[in-house]
Amino acid sequence: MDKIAAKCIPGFVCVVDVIGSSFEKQPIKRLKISKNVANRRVIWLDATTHAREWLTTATTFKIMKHLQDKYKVDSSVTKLLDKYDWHFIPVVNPDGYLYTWTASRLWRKNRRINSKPSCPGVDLNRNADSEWGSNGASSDPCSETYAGPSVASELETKALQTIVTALGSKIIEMITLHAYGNYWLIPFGHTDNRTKLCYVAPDATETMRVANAAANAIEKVFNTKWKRGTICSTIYPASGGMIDYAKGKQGVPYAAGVEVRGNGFIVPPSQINPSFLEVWAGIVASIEAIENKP
Ligand code: 0X9
Ligand code: ZN
Repeated sequence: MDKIAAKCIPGFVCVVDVIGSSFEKQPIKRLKISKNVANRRVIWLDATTHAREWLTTATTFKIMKHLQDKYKVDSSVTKLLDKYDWHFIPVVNPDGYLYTWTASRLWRKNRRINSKPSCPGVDLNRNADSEWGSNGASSDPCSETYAGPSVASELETKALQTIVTALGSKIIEMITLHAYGNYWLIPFGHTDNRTKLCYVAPDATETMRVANAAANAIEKVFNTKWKRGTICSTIYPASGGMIDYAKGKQGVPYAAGVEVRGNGFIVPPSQINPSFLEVWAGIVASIEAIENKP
């Protein structure tokens, strides 16, 4: 990130800032690529909320590099840089990520020490302020989907929520990468409080139209199948998710939780470039669909 910022695209401003620190006091870094022009909307891309989902980290780095290298070379890159600011957070969960390199490859949560010290970690995709602690999250610290001791208890959650709140609807689309399984998912993960059924947003038809555009474009890249739909109705109910917070609480109009290609967390490096090509196609198509609202 620092290298990319040091060699910013001519005419653009690249800044790496630290948006917060983790439980183990590691920096959570963001790369912003912007222009000194007022009121530009932001495309947000984050990854590695779940520590073991390494393909998301690498995919994000490829996308950052693609923007840096292909301005005035690739027409989509040129268009998307001329029109939008970009915010990248490649590693939302640095403690968990480090732990997957040093101790346990399949670790998912962060590394907070819990009330039950033998079971560390909070699931950062269950900790956000969006129907926190309800359907699809656990109150057991030993669970892989532990929601945490209280809403937004985690420093990592706070760091992200603070900037999502500050940017609000300036973010045109928030894309968060997870692994795995070929899914382009949209809010919401949570259920309706009253009916206990998957919550259906008032603009579900519009956000689904954009999800379909993204998933259809991705399918064309390698002739693969990509599922699409709300988190709750397509995979399972999940409360306290970060894209639910952005969409439901901060007015971010479009959000996607993308489960990158594959059928496992441990994939060979040869998967990085195909994953990049797919996610990039999805981003380009989704922004195009958003701009061409019928
Ligand atoms: O359980 C989750 O948090 C996500 N699945 S994962 O295997 N990556 O843990 C599903 C929730 C919504 N998905 C995304 N936001 N991508
Ligand atoms: Zn995940």
